[in-house]
Amino acid sequence: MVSKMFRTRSLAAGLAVLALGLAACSSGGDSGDGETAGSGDGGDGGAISVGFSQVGAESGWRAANTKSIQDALTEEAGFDLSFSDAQQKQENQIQAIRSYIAQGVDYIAFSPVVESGWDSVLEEAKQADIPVILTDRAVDSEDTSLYVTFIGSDFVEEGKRIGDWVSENLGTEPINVVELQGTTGSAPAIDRKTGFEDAIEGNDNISVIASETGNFTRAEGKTVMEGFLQAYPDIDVVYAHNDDMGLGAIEAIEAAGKVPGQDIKVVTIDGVKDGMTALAEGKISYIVECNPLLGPDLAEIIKTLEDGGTVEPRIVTKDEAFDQEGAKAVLADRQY
Ligand code: GZL
Repeated sequence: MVSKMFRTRSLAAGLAVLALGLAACSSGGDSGDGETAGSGDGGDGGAISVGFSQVGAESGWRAANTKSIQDALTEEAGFDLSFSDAQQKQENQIQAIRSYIAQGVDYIAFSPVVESGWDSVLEEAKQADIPVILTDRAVDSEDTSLYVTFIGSDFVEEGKRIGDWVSENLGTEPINVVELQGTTGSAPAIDRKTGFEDAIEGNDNISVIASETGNFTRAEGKTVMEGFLQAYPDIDVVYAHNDDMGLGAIEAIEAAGKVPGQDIKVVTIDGVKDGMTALAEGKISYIVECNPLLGPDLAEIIKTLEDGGTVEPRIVTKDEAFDQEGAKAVLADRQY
């Protein structure tokens, strides 16, 4: 158990803005001054106990993210990880965080399924002097002292990159777009929608004729797309907030006797293996990556804090973007 004084010092220091020198989307690296992270012995010679509440197992991205966390926070690396799957329910995450507080873990980390409704339980963690790290998704709490840092992609930028590509490559003539949104109320769904809208705003050729949530799952993406196809005979483009919903949409498009990538273009975000394979095959036309491999960076953040070091309050992971040729070039080497 880390001492109360030590935690307070490292937590207060953790809010100062000094680079940790995290190389985005990569494991390892040092703090930039050649020193490696601390001994990571939990301050008392034992392992660093971490309670992690995961959103669920809704997509290929989530599976890769979970594997990255579990592969990095191992006993050999000096951690004692308690991991829970909330099945995409906020009440399950709140319950898990309360159980970690009751256990007296050294750190809590979680990916908030939605942006709102966290202030109370995060205040309880603060009162228990347990530092909280946000991974992947953000919360909308006004009080940024409720967590030490948020490490994850810039979802607005991801949506903007998709919108820019659609505008430049498809929006040279009138097109009808349908949008498959991620989980309602989640940071990626809200921000990816905003970024896309910002990017296409000046292009009068682009009409978003329908937008509904597919909850980031392949099955729900397929069901919503089936409805779109029945309601709108002249769909030109599907913008899916993640690969899995895009792949579900492709199943619906093919079942309707249309050719994805020809009759209807599909653009998505994530860059998981199945999505990149569909892109290489031409069924998807463009993917903006959202790197799920946050485990090594989370481990490094915790070890740095444990060692009395400091981390940035916001750490943005880098994302690439791929067209068909780009996907063919990297597919064999993808880690997820
Ligand atoms: C994004 C992540 C999203 C992915 C989906 O960082 O929260 O959740 O884009 C996943 O595939 O379900």
